Amino acid sequence: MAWIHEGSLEGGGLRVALVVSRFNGFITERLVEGALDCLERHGVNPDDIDIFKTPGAWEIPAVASRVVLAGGFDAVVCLGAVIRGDTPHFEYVAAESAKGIAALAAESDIPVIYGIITADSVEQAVDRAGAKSGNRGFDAAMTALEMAGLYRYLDGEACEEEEAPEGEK
Ligand code: INI
Repeated sequence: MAWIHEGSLEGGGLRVALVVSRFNGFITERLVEGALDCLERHGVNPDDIDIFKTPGAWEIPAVASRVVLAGGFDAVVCLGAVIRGDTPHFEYVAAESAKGIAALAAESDIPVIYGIITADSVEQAVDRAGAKSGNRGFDAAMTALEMAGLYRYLDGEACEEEEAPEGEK
């Protein structure tokens, strides 16, 4: 018999930090709106949400790392938008911010979520920030809720636990 362990999406009592880049702000502001919408609709008290702003996506891992070290949060959600231009700059910023966030997520006691859009064009970025393809900020916040619940469980607190359906045993 298999046991499934998963985090609930209940946000009541959680403290969440958003680390958001100002670069391409017309996109990242939409990501913040999506994230706040998700968190508040799942019971997170707006007073328990803190937003830290960085100049660009490059700076997000360093700031997120300090937010984790500062303590007091149950999850950190990183939001940014890296849009391809005519130079290789995009590649460096996109790769290093992703690598930095992945490394931080692996070593942190709380979930650190990657909510950075990497897009070939402004149109593609707009699509992922609340237009045609959903809102990546909303999705990242949802991931943060689930992961915070799962970490709480793994750290010994209550979490949803259910038996696998017949066919999956
Ligand atoms: N920062 C972004 O967040 N998105 C981008 O698309 C971007 N591009 O393409 O240049 C960008 N660059 C700035 C970078 O994040 C740093 O802030 C800057 O290099 C100073 O360290």
